[in-house]
Amino acid sequence: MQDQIIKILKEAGGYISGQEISNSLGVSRTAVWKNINNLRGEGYVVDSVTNKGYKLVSCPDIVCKDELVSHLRTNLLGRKLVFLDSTGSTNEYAKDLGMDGEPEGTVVIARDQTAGKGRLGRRWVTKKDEGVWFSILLRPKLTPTGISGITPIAGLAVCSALNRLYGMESQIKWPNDVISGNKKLCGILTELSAEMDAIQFAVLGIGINCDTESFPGEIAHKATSVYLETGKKINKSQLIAEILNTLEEELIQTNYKMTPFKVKEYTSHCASIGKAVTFHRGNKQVNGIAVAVNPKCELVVMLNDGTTHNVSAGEVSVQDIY
Ligand code: BT5
Repeated sequence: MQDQIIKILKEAGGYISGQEISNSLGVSRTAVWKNINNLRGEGYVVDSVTNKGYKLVSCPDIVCKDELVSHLRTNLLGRKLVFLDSTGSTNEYAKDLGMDGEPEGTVVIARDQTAGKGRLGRRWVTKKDEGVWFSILLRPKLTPTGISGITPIAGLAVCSALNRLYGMESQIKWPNDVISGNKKLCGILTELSAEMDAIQFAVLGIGINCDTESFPGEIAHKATSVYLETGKKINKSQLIAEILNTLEEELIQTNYKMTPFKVKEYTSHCASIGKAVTFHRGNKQVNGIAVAVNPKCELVVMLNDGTTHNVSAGEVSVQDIY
């Protein structure tokens, strides 16, 4: 009921009487009062004035369940939420749930990670409550190649949520970094438990730097946050909900298809295209210009000898982007 009360308070904008809230929810005024006190315990500031009622003054600045649910429009994603104060990695936690038969759509969210994971054994650095770190458990009825669009579609979902909510312009550095101002804002890690012809489950992990004002060591000059780019401290629960809403429409309802329209959208967001790039083929370093993204979401690179090469995995460094 708390998520419904949040919705009502937000829609009211100003004061709304306890009676009106109790009428619209069909519960007693005492129940409304109790739930509002619980919300205060979660960090909501709710003003109450005799004869005027309640007014929502501010929402908590940490990710919290009622706030997230109040923004959710999904049938599947996030219908079960696991909130953790701290964990090694939300991806690892979600993979354990996947092994235990947890239903599809469960989302694991942590305020902090002590061993956040990037690709290829790399680390993902987090600071408690300064970003959103979450993983979605999925059970696509497809082969591993059938979900090759999952990471690019997730990248686009992050870009569109940031644009819709904060008017922010962001791009994608192929294959999985969401960047802003040529710095890394978000990383995405997809992990699979699968056989050759069937997926048992997939875990889609997304990390977005939100409030961070400075980054340590190796990432000091390559990382950025929503705050550094926009000057805004954002509602993190709403951001997660908006990404889940978008993913349900653009990933689940389209059965993970990288449609020609999606390839076009990805291409227009891909900051690597048109730039000088470097990657490794075997032990050899190869240079060229990224010219396109193909329907398999591989990066098409025109090499210096005029031939083209499709890069399907691994690291591609891009000139002028960290
Ligand atoms: C990624 O790997 O970018 C995937 C990151 C996925 C993180 C999410 S958080 C929720 C879920 N649970 C997890 O344990 N992981 C997922 P990769 O492309 O390999 O990039 C890793 C590199 O990004 C590192 O080697 C650093 O250079 C840089 N990096 C690390 N932390 C960063 C941060 N907070 N912001 C920007 N760059 C960072």
